Amino acid sequence: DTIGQMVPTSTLRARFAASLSAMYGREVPAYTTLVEVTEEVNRDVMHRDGADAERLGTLARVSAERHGAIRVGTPNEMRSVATIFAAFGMYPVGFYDLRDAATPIPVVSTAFRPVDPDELSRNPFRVFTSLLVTDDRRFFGPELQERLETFLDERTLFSPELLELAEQGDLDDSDADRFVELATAAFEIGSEPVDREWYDTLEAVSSVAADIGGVTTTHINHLTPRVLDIDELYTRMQDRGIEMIDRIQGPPRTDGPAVLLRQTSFRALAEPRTFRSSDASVYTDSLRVRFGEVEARGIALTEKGRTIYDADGDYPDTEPELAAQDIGYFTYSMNPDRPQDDRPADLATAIRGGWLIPNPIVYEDFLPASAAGIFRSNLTGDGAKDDAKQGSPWSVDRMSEVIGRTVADPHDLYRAQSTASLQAMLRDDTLGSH
Ligand code: OOG
Ligand code: NI
Repeated sequence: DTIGQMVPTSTLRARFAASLSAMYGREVPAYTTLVEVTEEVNRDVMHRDGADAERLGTLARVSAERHGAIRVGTPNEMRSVATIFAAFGMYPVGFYDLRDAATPIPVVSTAFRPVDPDELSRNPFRVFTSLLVTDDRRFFGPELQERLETFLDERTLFSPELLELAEQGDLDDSDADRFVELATAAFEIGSEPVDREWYDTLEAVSSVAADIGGVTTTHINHLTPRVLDIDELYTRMQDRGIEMIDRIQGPPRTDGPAVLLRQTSFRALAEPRTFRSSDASVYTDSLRVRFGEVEARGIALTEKGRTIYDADGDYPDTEPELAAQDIGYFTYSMNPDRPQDDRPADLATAIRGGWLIPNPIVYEDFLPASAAGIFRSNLTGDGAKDDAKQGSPWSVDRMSEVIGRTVADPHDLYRAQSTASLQAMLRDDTLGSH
């Protein structure tokens, strides 16, 4: 046996994202159109804005950048997902409870993504991952819960070989190929006949519950490219005859720096699926479970910035002001054109006076309101939630317990990156002055 070179995690992740993208393009042709239009817009924005276009990520990063979304049914499945994604260098960040959204969805979610800034710049692939809350009485009565959990416990989403490769780590080239192949296949749309009566039973409660617990497989339900001008993309997609949802979600466009995340989507076409009826006959019908989405990313906002955002407030319209007022997250460098000997110790003054140059940290996470909107866009009905009944308590800690790994707080990650850059800069400064 020759010991092959080990494939770096970031390479594995990039291959996984590319492989899912190829698969999704085969399965959902409108996605291919979306990627084409995204690439056109990104090229045009580079042409129009020059270096400014790359202020929030290089074109190489942005061109390969995708997020996907999956939904699973049990804590066990969630743990397996975490094992698989960890092998791609993707770890759980953020906690989203979508049960209390305007259109309630019986799931709690996190996003698996790289956390290290260098890893993010190599490939930022992230997957929004939702877990069905089967013990929430507002959605599921005791009998339905029991039947649902039995159904879910009997299925196997991820093969032992896939999980073994994920746990093994240090994959050589041929193991890496096999791992990416199996991981991709795990998220293809299934071909097993769908039990119509069971699917309909769950759909009466929530179409997301049916999508998760009504079938024996899971699937990626959208794969989202990143675009540099989402308003332009929206218009061009409409021009191509693809009907988008009526708006772009997230903060409105301004003349100032882009903040957080703006997203828009379209419903994919109904796709043919095989069903089994209660008399065991098999027939073809269709399901509409996948769709298209595109996003533009801006500067990550601090807690203070998020409070302003949630109150529909206005932001300052320059990066230095966002930094000086601690509204956005930034790393810092010294302005080479400005002598530093008289730099004030106060950060805000040093920024405003031009001694320090803030460099934006891009928002790598999701927005609960937009996420709920994305879920809503492929619901067939409002479902039935009974608020007189008991919910079940969920928190980021319970999610960490389920996953067996701490779910990171996005703010901790952004703050740490910002602080590390300030400390490194001050250290260099001290060395340089001796
Ligand atoms: C996930 C919805 C969340 C986003 O971009 O906010 C999401 C889902 O529909 O499963 O992907
Ligand atoms: Ni999405």
